[in-house]
Amino acid sequence: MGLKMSNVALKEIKEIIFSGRSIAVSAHTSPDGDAIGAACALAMAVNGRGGYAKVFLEKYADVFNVIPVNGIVENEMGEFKPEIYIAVDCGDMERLGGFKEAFAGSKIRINIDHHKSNTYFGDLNYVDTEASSTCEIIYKIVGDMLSSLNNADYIAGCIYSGIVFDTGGFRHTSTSSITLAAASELIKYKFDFSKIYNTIFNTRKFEEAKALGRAILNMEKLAGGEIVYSSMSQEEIKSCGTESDGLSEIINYLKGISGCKAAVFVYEKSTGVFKVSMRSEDDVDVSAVAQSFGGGGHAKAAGCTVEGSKKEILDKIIVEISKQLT
Ligand SMILES: [Mn+2]
Repeated sequence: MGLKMSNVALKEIKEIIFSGRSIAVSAHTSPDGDAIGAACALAMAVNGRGGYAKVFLEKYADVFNVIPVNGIVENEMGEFKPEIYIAVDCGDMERLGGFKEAFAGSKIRINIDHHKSNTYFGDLNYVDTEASSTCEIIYKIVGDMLSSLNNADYIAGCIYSGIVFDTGGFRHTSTSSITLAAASELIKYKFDFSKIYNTIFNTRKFEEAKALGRAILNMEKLAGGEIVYSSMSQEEIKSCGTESDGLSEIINYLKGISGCKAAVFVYEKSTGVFKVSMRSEDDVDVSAVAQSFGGGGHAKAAGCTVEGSKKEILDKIIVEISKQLT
């Protein structure tokens, strides 16, 4: 089946997901709150209705252990051969990382996502770029059946976690009345929404705080402060005692500098390989910048991985951003 840049009806996706076929659900590498919440909520809803679904994710950051996944997450597929493979919160097939081949080899491949850069890589696609989160789409699929499921508290907690994570706690402009209506229904179920919020947004490891401090020390500005950027080498990351998953907070901090219209954070993932994260305001579409370097994301939050020297990469990225600022 060739790539078709169009969605099937949600009803059709729903019929297939709840048709009794065995299902695997995976999300993108380095799973975040939305990826974890969406994958687990969907699989738990299938199981709650007497179906058979498993979730396969890469190991994820400790803060996300607050998401009530009820033990459903596995890291390896073993011999499991699902009839349906569902990718959630994944812009393209590559982002499935180690689960890509199993996905590609499945009979029915479903792609449910909200990334602007989505490549419609499934046999059945449902991509809603207006949705705040993939979890908001999952709510559209399972919301009306929640009250009849005996694992509804877990499902609601997972969906809520993903919405809260991707909206930055209902702060980002992706938050809509649909988002809040979903949250309003979800919060009727039993899960610790206060703990979820505080764990995801207000806690950090000692080593992560040190890395944030280092990144702030390395901060530079350009274009009268409209561009703020920073970088960290492998040695600097190691000297703080953390790894790449401890750096996720940094880019938002850079974006928070007053007057900043575009923030860039570059860190060395492995020798000569750099991960670039970008955040912006209306004037700058960083997903276009990321795409020109083989990455992707949203207009105001995007990233890419680039090989080369740090200085060279930063220069090229900043040139691209500057073009949009003039
Ligand atoms: Mn998402």
